[in-house]
Amino acid sequence: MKKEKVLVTSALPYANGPIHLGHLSGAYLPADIYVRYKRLNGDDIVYVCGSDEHGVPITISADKEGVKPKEIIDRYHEQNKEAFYKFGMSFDIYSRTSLPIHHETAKEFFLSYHKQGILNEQKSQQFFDEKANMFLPDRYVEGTCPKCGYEEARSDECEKCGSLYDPSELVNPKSKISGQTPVLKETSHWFFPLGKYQERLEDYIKEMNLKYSWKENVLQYCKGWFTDRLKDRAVTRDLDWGVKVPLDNADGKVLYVWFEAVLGYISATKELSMQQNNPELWKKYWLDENTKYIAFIGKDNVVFHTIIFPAMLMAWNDASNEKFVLPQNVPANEFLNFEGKKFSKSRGWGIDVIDFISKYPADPLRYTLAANLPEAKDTDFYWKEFQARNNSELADIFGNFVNRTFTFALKHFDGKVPERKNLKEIDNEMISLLKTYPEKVGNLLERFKIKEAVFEMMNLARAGNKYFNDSEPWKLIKSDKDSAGTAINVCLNTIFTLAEIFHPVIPMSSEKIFKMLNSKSVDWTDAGLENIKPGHSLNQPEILFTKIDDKEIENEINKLPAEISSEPVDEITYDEFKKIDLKVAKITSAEKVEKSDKLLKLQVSIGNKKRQIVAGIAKSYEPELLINKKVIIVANLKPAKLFGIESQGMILAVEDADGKLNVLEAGVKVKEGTKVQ
Ligand code: B3M
Ligand code: ZN
Repeated sequence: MKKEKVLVTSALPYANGPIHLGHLSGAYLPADIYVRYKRLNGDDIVYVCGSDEHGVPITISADKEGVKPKEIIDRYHEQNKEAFYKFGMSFDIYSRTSLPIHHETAKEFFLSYHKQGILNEQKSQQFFDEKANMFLPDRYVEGTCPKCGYEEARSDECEKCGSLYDPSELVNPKSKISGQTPVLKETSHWFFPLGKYQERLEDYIKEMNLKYSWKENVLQYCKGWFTDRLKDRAVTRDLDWGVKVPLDNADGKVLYVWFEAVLGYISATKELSMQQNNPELWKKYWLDENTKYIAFIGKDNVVFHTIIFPAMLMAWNDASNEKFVLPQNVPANEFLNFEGKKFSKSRGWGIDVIDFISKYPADPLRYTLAANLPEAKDTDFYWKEFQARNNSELADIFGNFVNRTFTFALKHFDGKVPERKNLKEIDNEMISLLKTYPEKVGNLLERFKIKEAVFEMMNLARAGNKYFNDSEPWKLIKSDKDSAGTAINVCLNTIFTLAEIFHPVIPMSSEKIFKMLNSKSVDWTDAGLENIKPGHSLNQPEILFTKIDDKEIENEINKLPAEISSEPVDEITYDEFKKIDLKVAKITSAEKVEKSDKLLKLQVSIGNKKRQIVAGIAKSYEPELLINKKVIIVANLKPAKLFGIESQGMILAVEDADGKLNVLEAGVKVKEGTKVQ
């Protein structure tokens, strides 16, 4: 196969907290598996990552602890880097966005846009804390949701009911810094005209998808953004932590963290070039249209990598001779949950990588996560599954096959690879089967079907074990030593192939096996052949996988908090409940709310009364599909304005595993206006 030049990036995690298993499954393990495979395949590959060290997430963590942001990023950068390496991540560099090289790169991009005149400066009203003397980022303001009355709503968005509103509508706003009521004050920011790039972006994604078939989930997210039309985005913030806006009239302003973080991939590659004393190295990857650039991320980062970053690169490329390559594919994953619930640091739900790795080796964790990646939908990590994958698959199938083969070879063939003689059908079949694996697994990995690839890897171990059983070398050794030798030769070559194709997933164990085989990995496409020849001496076998007993797993499960619900709720009395007027309403019309990607404007009828309701379900329903549905509404909710539109009630809905909202419906026979009891 033609060798490729490949640039791989994984999302830069915020350096404000530890990496947990969910992160690994989203953007890191799949990338590492892909990268390790490409390296064995002989492709020219560079893999970069690093800490995202700016933005509100960092300042919030620092404020919480009462320390400077620098202390937070230094701590977590080191800790996460260590956790990643112990987990076996093989980045070529794990950089950080606080480095001068990154600040310079980010400023250079901003200035290019500024010079081209494509940024526009706009004034807007934003909350200002007079006591702290600073503008408050959205997440620093809390107040009562104008719609549902939730008291910890954000300045322009309510987490509880999902509604979006203008900050001026937030009831009783409070600054999270001083606790005081902030005032609305005018500020100005630079906006990137994303809307102007919509057609080009649509063409780009269409082309990439045609050539390289993008994942369905990723295309769906993009489609949603395009349908709503792209809006201009502020690329600056009033904050004192971050990359300073490189203009004279911009005191107290920094580049918006997302705007500069994506450029961190470029600066990380530049830093790698410097480390290697080859300052131009980064250009070889970034500035060549033949580079295959793959950006690994989790689903919440899709828009930044398929729309914003490509638009930024287009804008740069328009004005420069240095033409950056755009992502060829963005194989974003969904989320991994933990024992049926979302990871939650504050509720102690989940486990950090650094803790996990201090108790168990990395490979069984890598294997378990890889076998269950959230490629198409959210999946879960269960301790019991971890135990089963380790004990019944890695140890009982793979480890056992390796162990019995080595033991046999040492005992009966003096630790040397025997010859292939008197090949029978069963041997020829195994030899041909073996040859198919590198290509089969490679093809799946090329298409980011990692879960399936892992399944195939274990299938080869299963086939090896079965071949050992069926060819019965322990019987043959007494009557036909040559045929027993053939079987052991084929088994040893199967083990070699397993070490090669399993390497991307369980690199440490794969290395151990190569050591036992007294051999080294070969070019991927050569695995599956007769890689170790008769007469070659083997080393002593080592234990590959240690079983984990039930007690240990129970212990881990017992350490989890006994009960957590996804949202802490207060108890209410029946009388309080009775105050809520729930009614069946029929939807008579539905339309999108302009400038909002979440809201639909609905007209409903409750018997002979009509109501208008603005509901945050636009991402889950095409308006037409709602017509005539009989839904449940809160009929006595105080009217509120959303995006300037009056809403007189609320529709009940539940979120499903895919994050889609489903409105609760009454049966067809139920009349509209009926009270829910
Ligand atoms: N730090 C968000 C996250 O950790 C963000 C990714 C940046 S990628 C350039 O999910
Ligand atoms: Zn609300």
